[in-house]
Amino acid sequence: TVTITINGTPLQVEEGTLLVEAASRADVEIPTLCYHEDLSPRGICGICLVKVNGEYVRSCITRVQEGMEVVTSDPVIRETRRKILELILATHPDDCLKCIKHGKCELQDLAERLEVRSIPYDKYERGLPVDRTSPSIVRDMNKCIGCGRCIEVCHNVQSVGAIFFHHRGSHTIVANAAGQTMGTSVCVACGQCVVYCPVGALYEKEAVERVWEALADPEKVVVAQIAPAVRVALGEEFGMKPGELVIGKIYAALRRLGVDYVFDTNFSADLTIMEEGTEFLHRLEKGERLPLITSCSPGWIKFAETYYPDLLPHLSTCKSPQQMMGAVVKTYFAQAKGIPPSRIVSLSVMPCTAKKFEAQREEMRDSGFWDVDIVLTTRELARMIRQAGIRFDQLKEEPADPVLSSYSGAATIFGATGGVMEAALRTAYELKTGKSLPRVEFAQVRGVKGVKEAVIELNGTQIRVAVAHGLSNARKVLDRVREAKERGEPLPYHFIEVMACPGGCVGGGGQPLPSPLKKREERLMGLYAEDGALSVRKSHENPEVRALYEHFLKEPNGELPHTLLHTHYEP
Ligand code: HC1
Repeated sequence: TVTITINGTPLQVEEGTLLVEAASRADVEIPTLCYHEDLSPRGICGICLVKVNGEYVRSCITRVQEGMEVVTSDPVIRETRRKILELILATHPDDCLKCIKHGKCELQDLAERLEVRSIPYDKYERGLPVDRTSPSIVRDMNKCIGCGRCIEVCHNVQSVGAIFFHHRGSHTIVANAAGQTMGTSVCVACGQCVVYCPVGALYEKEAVERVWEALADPEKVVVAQIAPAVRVALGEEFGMKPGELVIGKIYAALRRLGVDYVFDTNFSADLTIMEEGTEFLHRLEKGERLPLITSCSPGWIKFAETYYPDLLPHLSTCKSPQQMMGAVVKTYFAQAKGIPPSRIVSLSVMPCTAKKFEAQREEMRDSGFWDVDIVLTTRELARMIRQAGIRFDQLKEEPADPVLSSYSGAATIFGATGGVMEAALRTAYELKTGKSLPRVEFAQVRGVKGVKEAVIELNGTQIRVAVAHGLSNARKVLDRVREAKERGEPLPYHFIEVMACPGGCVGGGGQPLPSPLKKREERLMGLYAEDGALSVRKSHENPEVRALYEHFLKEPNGELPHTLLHTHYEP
């Protein structure tokens, strides 16, 4: 450790700590814009100016050294910060009242905090067209402040590389390469750029109005499903803690909004495990197309199609739980209720921006109807609840509707990195061995380490598994598989889980903001807590899933499941 003083108060911190972080440990909050605790610092904006031993430096790129005397506020610092902000605001629209980030905008907060009351420069309007070509993400460069956080997360955390700085000075914008757009580029729609954008320059493609229209249409029957990770995050939008389980309130809120049937994606997560667990055991028996790689994260699918087409045969052919639920709603449920599928609006509430992209992929309508018609993010559902004047935190919990909503603990942990793997192992183990698992938790695949590896014994066979979250971590695992294949070496794994977003779906691009890694961990703990508290913890013990096979699907991996619940990805 080294000893420094911050505004005269001595502080001991580890060597190498950034000044901005050291100050935070001393309860001094230095204003920042381009800096974010989860990302590598770039020192672009200069707002974090401080004085060290009499010299002015940027605290987000300066590391502590023994004996530093740090001053975080003086007349020069305050004036410089305000000037920087005034210059940014001179090229930023004043439409805060209409902006999607209103109330959650870091620039707006700073302007208030630094008391910017007027801008002594001519306003520069960029007049740039808004890029709405992606099914998931809107890019409005009129609002970009050039902080580079989106680029940092896209390149270094996700290793996608869809966006870059273009032009210079006040003309600087973030755009795709070579005249591409968000819709035509290699963007995987994960929405991490949206999560880290401090302003309203990047945001989810809105679907709220389409849902209001469907709810108002007497011809339509609106059937909703809610993803695992939404239940431990939506409460944040209403002042509740990250990780607090609010699923009963979500069911109640959806009914108050006018949704006709409320089901749960957790049900179809159990269904996915029946299909994927069976698929894994088949491939293992035949020694074919191993490792099996999970396929429920649509950002990951697009990433694989773009960067690892040679590994596509390894992907599970299972559709994601979102799509499986939609397919079952438009067939089994529609038939049981005598509702023509054309009247059903299949609505999903997802923590994920890429789910909007997934829902409109051509292969997602095997029943003759779109599996899922409208995808709302967690944030969008929160907006609808506020628009309807529902006091979410005060709502009494309600159950979901029967037939497609019961779920196991295995399903709920789908929303956490490692959860799909753990759920699959619980079921594959029992199906394969015919024995009851002595302990259902697989601690080796839990936690937030970027890549987790484990060896699990399955009836005498050593199963090597890997779990990766965040696409740069996925690359590490996939490169190992690719290299082993190219060299004709034994494959390093039998089964791999990949989730596009850091933390898994709890960190999806549609979750309540802010969504730093530490908050994602709290949500993750909320899911494990729910799993621990449920009486059914294995997918194959879900009673409604069993009934679905008995009355409709028959056998896992059978003919009807293959038609409705599986797909394939072409290299
Ligand atoms: Fe996910 Fe999934 S876990 S992909 O993260 O397999 O989005 O939550 O809904 O479909 O179940 C997301 C979450 C989600 C699917 C499930």
